[in-house]
Amino acid sequence: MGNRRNENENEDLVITDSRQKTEEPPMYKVLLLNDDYTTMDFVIMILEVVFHKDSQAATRIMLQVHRHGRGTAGVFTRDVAETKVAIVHDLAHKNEHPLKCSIEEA
Ligand code: TYC
Repeated sequence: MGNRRNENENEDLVITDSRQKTEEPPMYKVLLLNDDYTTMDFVIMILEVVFHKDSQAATRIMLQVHRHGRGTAGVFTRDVAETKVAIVHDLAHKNEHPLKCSIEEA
């Protein structure tokens, strides 16, 4: 760990930073989008079941989407965000709601 002194071919001194770097992965917001047909109760259920929000937080996010067109359901790594989108679309389709969501880099 720490700085390591290396000699290169031309005898110049090269300092290499050999400390471990833990790179943070890029994070993605899952956005819920408003529509005129999906029921408020269904959106609240999605926020509780898929995004693990309590009923107060779920209601607040649902109303944000209803009033302003979109809102953040959660922030995840890309794989997790894409899986959540697929689960939401599957549940919405099975329950005949047009609810859509998307991902956006956080
Ligand atoms: N606008 C819908 C209604 O009035 C409710 C709704 C909220 C729909 C959030 C989608 O992501 C959504 N029934």
